[in-house]
Amino acid sequence: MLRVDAIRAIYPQLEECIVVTIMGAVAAEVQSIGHRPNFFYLQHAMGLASSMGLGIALSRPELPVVVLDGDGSILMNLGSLTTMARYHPRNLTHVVFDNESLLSVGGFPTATATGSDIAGMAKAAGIARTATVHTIDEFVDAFTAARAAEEMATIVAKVEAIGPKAFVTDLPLLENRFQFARHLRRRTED
Ligand SMILES: Cc1ncc(C[n+]2csc(CCOP(=O)(O)OP(=O)(O)O)c2C)c(N)n1
Ligand SMILES: [Mg+2]
Repeated sequence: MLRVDAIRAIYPQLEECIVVTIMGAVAAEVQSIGHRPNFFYLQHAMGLASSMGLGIALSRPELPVVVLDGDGSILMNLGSLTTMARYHPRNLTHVVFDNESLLSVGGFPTATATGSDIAGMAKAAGIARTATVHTIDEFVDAFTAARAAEEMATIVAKVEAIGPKAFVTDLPLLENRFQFARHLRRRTED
């Protein structure tokens, strides 16, 4: 499965969620499908998208929060799995696109290329709802079911190590930062 197709398949659901993505290829692919003010791309701070998503989910329990993570990123911050398990906010869906690669910086293999199992680690950390999926249909089903169940989930989508041709964006970091914060504040006032 191509990650961009997987993102496109859940995009209608993302439109109504607070979305935090990792940097690089994932951010570029989401933006190629369509940026929205409720989407934040955590550039540079590799590994911390799940931590940021957890914080938002805990402080805004009325909002559905989706984290779009990567294998290399979550492998840099495995403690985040234990913290998510401890607090398990019902409104948090953690998606890990596992391409077994640090694709955005040239495609070096990560530990999942040599057998490490992120869903297994999430389960062992104490996250009750975990899945590893290999097709778009499985991914959409697992994602939709996790949101409907209102149970924190880590869904690992095994995807090909193929990214966008270019990472060009016309959305500067600061504009994204202010727009996203404004969106969250506006949702408080609703
Ligand atoms: C602390 C830190 N180390 C390294 C980088 C450089 N870097 C940016 S993206 C990336 C790879 C991310 O890998 P993954 O999460 O698997 O996403 P993919 O690129 O495969 O989509 C790396 C190493 C960084 N931004 N910050
Ligand atoms: Mg990767």
